[in-house]
Amino acid sequence: MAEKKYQLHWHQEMRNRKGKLRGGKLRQVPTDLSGVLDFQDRSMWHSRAVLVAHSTDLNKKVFGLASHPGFYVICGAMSAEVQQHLIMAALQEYTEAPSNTNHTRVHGQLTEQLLRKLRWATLGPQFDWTARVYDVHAPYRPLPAELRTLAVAISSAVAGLDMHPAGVHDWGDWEPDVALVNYYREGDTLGGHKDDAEQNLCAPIVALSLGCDAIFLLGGETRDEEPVAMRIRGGDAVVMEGSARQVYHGVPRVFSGDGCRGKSYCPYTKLTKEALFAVLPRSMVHTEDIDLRPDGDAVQAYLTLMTGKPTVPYVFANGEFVGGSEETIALLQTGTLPALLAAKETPIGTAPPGVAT
Ligand SMILES: O=C(O)CCC(=O)C(=O)O
Repeated sequence: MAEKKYQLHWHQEMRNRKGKLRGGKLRQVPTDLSGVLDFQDRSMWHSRAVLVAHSTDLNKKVFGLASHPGFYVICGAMSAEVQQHLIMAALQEYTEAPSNTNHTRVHGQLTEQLLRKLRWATLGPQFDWTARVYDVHAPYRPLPAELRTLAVAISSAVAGLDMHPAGVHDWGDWEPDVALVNYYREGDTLGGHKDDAEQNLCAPIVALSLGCDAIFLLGGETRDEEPVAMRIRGGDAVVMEGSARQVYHGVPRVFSGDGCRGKSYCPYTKLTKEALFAVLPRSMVHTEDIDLRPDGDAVQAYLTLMTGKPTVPYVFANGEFVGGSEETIALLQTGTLPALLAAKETPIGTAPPGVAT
C-alpha cells in the first residue's frame, strides 16, 4: 500500500480528434507527501516521536525513532567532497571487474550505453540473487577502504550514543566486508525486503545516500506492519542494527534533480523564480531556498563542485545544469527552456541529480 502510494505514477491525457480518442501527453500524477517524515523539519519531531542526540564524533545530530530501536539517520553525514568522490567511484571503479553488475552476466564489462540501465554493483563477496547467498569463492573486488572507514566511523558514532533505553550495539569486533551499490534514476524503486543473507546478522547495515532525494520506507518484522515513510537526501547515512536489522525496508521513490535552488535573500534568485513562474505553472517548478536548510552550506559546496559555479541560483532541467539567473532568463526568452521542460511535462523534482548507493 505505502509503496504504491509513493511510487511515481503517470497519467496519459486522452485527446478527442475528429471523433476519435487518441493518447495525449503523459503527466506525472502528483504524490501526496504530507505523511513523509522529514528529520530536518523540527516541527515534526514531537508528533512523530523522533529521538535526537548529538554525536561529538561526527559533530552531527543523529535521529532515531521511538518506534524503531536500532534505526538511526545522520543527515549530511558526508561532506560535499566525499559525496562527489563516491559518486565518481560508484560510476567508474566500483563497476569494474571483478565487481559484478546487473550487466555482467549478459554483456560482461560495462559500456557507456549500459550505464543508463545500471542497477547494482557488488563490492566484497559476490551475492547470488537467486539463492540469496554470498559466494565467497568467486573473485571479487574487496570493499574499498573509503567505504570501510565511513561505515566504521558512522556505526561506532551511533554505538557511542544512548538513544534507546535498551541500546543494542552487540556487533563486537565487526569488520565491514561487503556492500551493494544501488543506482537509481528518477522514479526507480527498490521493493520492500529484509537483509537477511549475511553471516552475522548482529552487524549493522550502513546505507549511504548520494545524489537525489528519495523516500525510504521502514517497516516491521512482517509485511503487515504499516511502514514509516521518510525523506532521505544525498549525503545522509542510515544505520540499522539490533531489531531494526530484521525489518522490511525499501525505496518506493527517487525524485528528479530538476528545479531552481537559490537563497531567500538573493535578488538573482528572486528574479529567476519570477521569470520561471511567468512562463511555467508553479506546480511544475520545484524551488528551494538552500539557506533555510541546516545543511545549506554543504548543499552549496556540493552544487559548486558539480557545476563549477560558486553562486546561487542553480537551475537544472531534465537532469542537466542550465545555469544561473542570466542563462535561465536567456533560455526562457528564446523559448528553449519551456520547450525543454514541456518535453517531459512533469513537475520539477527536488534534488541535485546523481546516484544513490
Ligand atoms: O538504497 C538504499 O538506500 C536502500 C538499500 C537497501 O535497502 C539494500 O540494498 O538492501
